[in-house]
This record gives sequence, structure tokens and C-alpha cells, in this order.
Amino acid sequence: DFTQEEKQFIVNLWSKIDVGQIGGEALARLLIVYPWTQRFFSSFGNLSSASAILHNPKVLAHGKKVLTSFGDAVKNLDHINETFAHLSELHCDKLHVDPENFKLLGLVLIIILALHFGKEFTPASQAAWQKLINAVAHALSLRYH
Ligand code: HNI
Repeated sequence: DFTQEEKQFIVNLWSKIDVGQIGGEALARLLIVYPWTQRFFSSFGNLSSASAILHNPKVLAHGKKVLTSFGDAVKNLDHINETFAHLSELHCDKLHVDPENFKLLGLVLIIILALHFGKEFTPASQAAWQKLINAVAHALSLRYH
């Protein structure tokens, strides 16, 4: 459960996030830093170099889609598991994405938020976001249990 203070940190930072920019950057960097994750996106075209990935329009559009969907957690902080039940089924049953990847995307997202927001990304804000990211990764992996 999130405290009122944690909710404030989450909602406040979320209101400043450009989902297109941060989402695209997060997915692109996941594919660069953990290259085996590219196997899920073999239909996305040119992933042959870091620069190709960072400029790949399908990667960027999908990153925006993923972070937009992540935003449903921000709007449903008290019901995260229910909010992602359907997506957990989709990723498990249809897409066969190993749930370890949800944690990796979370790690990358935290780094990008830190780089982007600098001092504003305080220890308290980081802790609240880490908790949120862990909760979303957990919710998405429930179908696998
Ligand atoms: Ni994910 C499709 C949300 C993490 C691989 N994913 C989606 C869609 C949403 C979504 C929304 C579109 C569903 C639809 O078409 O109905 N994904 C999320 C969220 C997270 C996440 C909220 C974590 C925060 N997905 C990941 C990760 C991987 C991943 C970490 C793999 C490394 N997702 C996929 C793939 C698809 C996908 C693959 C299908 C893409 C396509 O269009 O072919």
C-alpha cells in the first residue's frame, strides 16, 4: 500500500513526464542494455545498433504505448493488481514474455527518470517510484504464478 506522501511523489512526477519521450527512451535502452530482449521485437525492423534502436520509430511508438499503459497504475494506485490482470494474461499466454523483463524495464525506467529530473528526483521520490515499479512488475507477473 502507498502512503499519502508516496502517492504525492508519484502523481507529481508523473504529471511532468512526457510519455512519448521517456517511454520511447526506456524501451530503446532496455533493448540496448539487455540485448536478448530484442527477441520479442523481431518484427520491429532495424535493431542492428544502439543508434538504430534509439531512432527506430516502432520501438519509440511501442515505448510510448507501454509507458502510457504504465500510467494506469498511477491512476489506480490502490488497485494495481486488478488494473494489470488483463495485460498479465496477454504477456504470459500470448506474448510469452519472461516476467524477469518487467523488472529490467523498471530498472531502466528509474535510470531515465533520474537522468531526466536530476535534483527533483530526490531519495524520497526515488523510493516511491521504485515501489510503484516493483508493484507493476509484480502485477504483470501474477498470471505466471
Ligand atoms: Ni508489453 C504489448 C504494456 C513490459 C513485450 N505491452 C504491450 C501492450 C501494452 C503493454 C499496453 C499492447 C497490448 C495490446 O496490443 O493490446 N508492457 C506493458 C507494460 C509493461 C510492459 C505496462 C511494463 C511496465 N512488454 C513489457 C516488456 C516486454 C514487453 C518488459 C519485453 C521485453 N509487450 C511486449 C510485446 C508486445 C507488448 C512483445 C506486443 C508488441 C507488438 O505489437 O507486436
